[in-house]
Amino acid sequence: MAEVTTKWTKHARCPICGGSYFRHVPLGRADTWHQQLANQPQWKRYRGLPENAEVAFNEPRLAWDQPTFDLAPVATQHVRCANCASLLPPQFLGEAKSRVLLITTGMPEAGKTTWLKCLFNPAQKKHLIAEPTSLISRDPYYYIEPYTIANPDPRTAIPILLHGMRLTFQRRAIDIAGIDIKGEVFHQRTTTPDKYMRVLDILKNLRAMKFAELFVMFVVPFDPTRSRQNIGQLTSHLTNEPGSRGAWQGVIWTHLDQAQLRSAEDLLAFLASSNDAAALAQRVIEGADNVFDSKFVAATADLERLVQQKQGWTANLDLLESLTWLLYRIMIAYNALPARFHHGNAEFYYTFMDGLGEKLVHATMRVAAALFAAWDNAGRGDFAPMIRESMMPGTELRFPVLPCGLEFLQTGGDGDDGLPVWGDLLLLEILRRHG
Ligand SMILES: Nc1nc2c(ncn2[C@@H]2O[C@H](COP(=O)(O)OP(=O)(O)OP(=O)(O)O)[C@@H](O)[C@H]2O)c(=O)[nH]1
Ligand SMILES: [Mg+2]
Ligand SMILES: [Zn+2]
Repeated sequence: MAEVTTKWTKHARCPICGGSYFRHVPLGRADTWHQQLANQPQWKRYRGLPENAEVAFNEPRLAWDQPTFDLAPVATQHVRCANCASLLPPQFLGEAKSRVLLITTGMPEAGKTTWLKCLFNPAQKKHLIAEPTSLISRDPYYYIEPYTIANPDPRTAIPILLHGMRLTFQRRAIDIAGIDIKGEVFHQRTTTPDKYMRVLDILKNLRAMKFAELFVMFVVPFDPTRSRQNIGQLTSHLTNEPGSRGAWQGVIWTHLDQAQLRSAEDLLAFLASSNDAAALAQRVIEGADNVFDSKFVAATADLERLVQQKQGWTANLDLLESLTWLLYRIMIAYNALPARFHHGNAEFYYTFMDGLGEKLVHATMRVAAALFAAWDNAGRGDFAPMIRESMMPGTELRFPVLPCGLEFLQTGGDGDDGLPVWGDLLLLEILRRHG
């Protein structure tokens, strides 16, 4: 097989240390990587890890390949920074104008890594809005240090992971460079100051890099039981730079599959003042096939308004959860639509009946934004004023809340059998903004 080789431009910078010298490395077994790491203390240092830090390997055999630290005699696909020894996905090194930077940030266990992995490598997943069919194809960089993208365990001691994917849409190709920051860095920033400071340095390096588009995604889990600490103020350093308002920011709302229907009766009573909204909820509760009808957009507009008008959500969390359940059921129902009309997901979204999919999706996302804000108002969030401001009633939605969740297969038992239901909406948005 002909080896793909990676080139870097004159202006390429290492996101981890800011370095500008690179070298090609060959593939070797992952345990080779593991042994060689002992001679590369800078690799850990630049991640804020102590020299004796264990790099977690739960998989005992390490049978897969991993780019080593050796200097390759010929050009390869795999590139390391000559200064900090970090493996850099090719997507970090190419032309700035065809390159998009995607940062996920949020508290521990929010679902950041799961979401990115499902987005970049959806091979066996279902519930995707835009499948990599005829229109969109994606080609992930397979290696994430110290894991490959296919490693079943996404958890790692490494505070920063770099992902990469090439997205091709019609004749356009876009490189997506993804940065996954471990939530621990924000959560325990006083107990892990080294990691926190390293992340700030890395963000400084990133600001100096040129990108066509910057997407900062706040990953927030749906969590009705606890009031989890969230990311709001903690990430102001990501957002308050002059000029960074041009960057695109959004919320990825995960774990929506956990929302339950607390009371059908209360849900219907809350929506009773709108025939359309009540009928929509009724259909979903009954498990009807025709969740979407000609009144759908009117129904969701009423729903959104009712949610925004209601005061005192703190005392009505069960109702709020039932509404969130309704949202997730609508998302699942949408997912079955394109096939019913014998269309691919992207075609259904963009072109079928003047973009029927897009209209339904945007109506649903308005509901998601209203519900997300209601949870926040009920004291179940802690979000930066900037996010709140962008979700105020009346603001044109700039894709602020991207609802997604994993629907775990009933029979599958443990493991990541599920997938982010609407994660691909972000791909569509990236493509649109880039087009
Ligand atoms: N039910 C459900 N589980 C999810 C969802 N997203 C992620 N998970 C699970 O939540 C756990 C944490 O997910 P991760 O992706 O590792 O979370 P993270 O934000 O990367 O966490 P840190 O790297 O520690 O900051 C894993 O067990 C995932 O399988 C979701 O939408 N629904
Ligand atoms: Mg993670
Ligand atoms: Zn470097």
